[in-house]
Amino acid sequence: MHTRQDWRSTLVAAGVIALVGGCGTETPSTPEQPPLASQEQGELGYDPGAGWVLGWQDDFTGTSLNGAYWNVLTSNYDPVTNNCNFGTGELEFPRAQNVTVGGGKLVITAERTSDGPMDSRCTGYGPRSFYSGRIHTKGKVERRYGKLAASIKVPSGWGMWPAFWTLGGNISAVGWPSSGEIDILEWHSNEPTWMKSAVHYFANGAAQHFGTGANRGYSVADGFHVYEVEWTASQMIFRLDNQVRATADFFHNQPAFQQNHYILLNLALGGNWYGNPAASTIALASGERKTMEVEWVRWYDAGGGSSTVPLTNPGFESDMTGWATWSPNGTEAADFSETYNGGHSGSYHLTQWNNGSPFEVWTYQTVSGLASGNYKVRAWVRKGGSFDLSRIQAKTCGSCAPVYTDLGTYGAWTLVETPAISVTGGYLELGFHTRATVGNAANFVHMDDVELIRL
Ligand SMILES: [Ca+2]
Repeated sequence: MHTRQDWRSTLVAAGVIALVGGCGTETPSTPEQPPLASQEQGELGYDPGAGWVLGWQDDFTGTSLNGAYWNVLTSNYDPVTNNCNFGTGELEFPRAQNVTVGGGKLVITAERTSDGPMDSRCTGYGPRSFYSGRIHTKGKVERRYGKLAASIKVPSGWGMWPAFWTLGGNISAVGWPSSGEIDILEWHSNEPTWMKSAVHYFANGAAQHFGTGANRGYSVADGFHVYEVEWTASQMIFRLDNQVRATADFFHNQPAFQQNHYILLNLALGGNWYGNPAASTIALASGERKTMEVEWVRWYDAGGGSSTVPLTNPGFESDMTGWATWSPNGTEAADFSETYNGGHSGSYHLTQWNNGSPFEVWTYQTVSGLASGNYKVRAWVRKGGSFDLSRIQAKTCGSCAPVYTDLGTYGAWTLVETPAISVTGGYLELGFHTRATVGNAANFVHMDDVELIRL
């Protein structure tokens, strides 16, 4: 969901972008396993994967919404963001009686009304044409990072705009989009096979938007599916049914995504994502009811028992002590500890840079005696220029295939990390691998403050 009226064009653009593979500058990682053949699933089994610890959940048991977790909106005025119709021109008037819990599910019900409901703070927006529901966890459940997932059944039909999303906890102070917004699921009837995902934030003096999504080739509406974001300090991965990864990941170092966010669940009708259609055109007849149903929402933390493994000279303040270099063409001189433009912390950092052609260097530290488990390597990076390959990576033996994250262009120090790697032999090599067929003085990678984290 987007929270201002004048972002309609970017909203539509985000939807289009999702179809063509996302607008990120990064190359998406290798797609994960293909989807299950099943077309519709009931109570979905869900496994967050190794290393994830449940931090919070609502299974929607009992017969009423848990007020310790959720706030229920009672009109089209949102006191958190101080606006009407949520900035998106939605046609509904949320109210508490359209939000129910029963049968192990949260049910948000939309219905057409001729009552003309209006909030005195929103008279300029006119009476609303539908009742529906909107809940959020502001001030009650606000968390950062991890895996946020929910099993949701969305209704189908023109004008249905169900959403599972988050906003930054500081939105009342800084406004949108500085607060940051993570749209895990939005659904549009024109593209019923898509789980639409997006991210919004403020940077470089303007609102920034990133759209992606996942598609299983059949409508995801009218059946339960699991919608998920895996959110780290540097990346967001969106998944459908725990198997289908979105067309592109979002890489970032935004303050908006280094803070707690709160969860929103709502069923909107019409609004700017649909081009502001007349209420009469919405696929919801008088007397008909459509529902968005949620079996559970879960927020997992990455390794509740995660711990940092000591490294030798991780901040490069002791020259290259503890670090080794592999270079197939003798360009290892490009790999050193320097002070140019300062470190992320301290005075020194590692730089990989060369005018020579070709250029390739793998700067790494070996670690032995590790307990078996899952690990992740994290570091701060600044990078410019065009390398053929530039990665933060880890591998369990010299000739083993690495896990890695391709580094983007970062003008400011940016926190990056590898995917998790399973260690069973106690040994890990970790560091930075950079290669350029043609050297270029504009090429540089600066790295500092490397961490090895056991998940
Ligand atoms: Ca340093």
